[in-house]
Amino acid sequence: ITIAGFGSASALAAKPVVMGFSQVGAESEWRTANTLSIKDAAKKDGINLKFADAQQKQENQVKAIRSFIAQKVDVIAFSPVVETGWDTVLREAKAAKIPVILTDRAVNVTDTSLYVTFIGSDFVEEGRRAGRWLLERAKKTPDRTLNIVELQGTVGSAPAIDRKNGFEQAIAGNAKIKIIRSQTGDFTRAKGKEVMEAFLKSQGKNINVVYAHNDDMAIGAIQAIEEAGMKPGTDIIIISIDGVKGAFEAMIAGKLNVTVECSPLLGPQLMQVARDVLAGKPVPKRITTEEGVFPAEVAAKEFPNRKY
Ligand code: GYE
Repeated sequence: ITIAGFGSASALAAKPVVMGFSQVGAESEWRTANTLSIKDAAKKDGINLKFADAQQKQENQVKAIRSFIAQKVDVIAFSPVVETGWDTVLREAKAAKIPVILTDRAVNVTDTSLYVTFIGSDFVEEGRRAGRWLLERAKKTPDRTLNIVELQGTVGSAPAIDRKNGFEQAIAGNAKIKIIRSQTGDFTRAKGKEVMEAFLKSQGKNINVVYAHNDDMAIGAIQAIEEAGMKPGTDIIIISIDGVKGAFEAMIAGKLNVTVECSPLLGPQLMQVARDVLAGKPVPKRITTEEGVFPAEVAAKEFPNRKY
């Protein structure tokens, strides 16, 4: 789609592009890498970045976006903490003729003209990859029941909703593989640990698998399992998503079985797309990040190549 009326090329050449970016927070290793990537890319690209951290609260993001509108930035980009509740503020941006680019997480709005494009991962596919890895692993012990406890991401966020769905799709139809408990750990280590402690208290040795929607919660769960006197990675299979360095270290230590990659390095692509949009070039409505799956067996070999 082409966006008309967002400034001419000559005007752009005259002064640096101003981008307002509303970040989710600093809840995980993934997020830290994402923030760095965005700040670095803006600097390298000569884009004047106004960065706001929402501390995982939607109301803070709405405030930040309103302030970007008031400051008449050239372009607004944001990673929405949850999917719903964006219509009003995005209509305000549209009325002010400021293009909006979504990065990392999607929104659920009826009028998709409220944003130009969404750059990020396919979270449903990540969930499926996690589920398919477990199915493969389960083939080694076909008669064994696998009781899974799930640590969900932030309630109402695109990655929590999609990673849950994708995983459930992948394991569906297997009577012996089932989710026995599922609760949010809000994508943080501290909450991941806390929820896992509660799971262990109520379910104990019944738990065979942890499926965590991100590496940080898995690392928190690993601590809880160790403190309960069990061996994570052996007594309990641990599956997570992101592929941050901490996950590779846990795999090398034999405590995490697999991580499904989700790249936070979206900065360079975001700056390029922002420039294209402001230059009136057509951009795709959806830009998907390419990613892989890393089981513990390849962790030591892959570790030196990891960039986040
Ligand atoms: O997986 C998690 C972070 O939105 C993809 O947010 C992102 C998720 C990521 O806190 O670690």
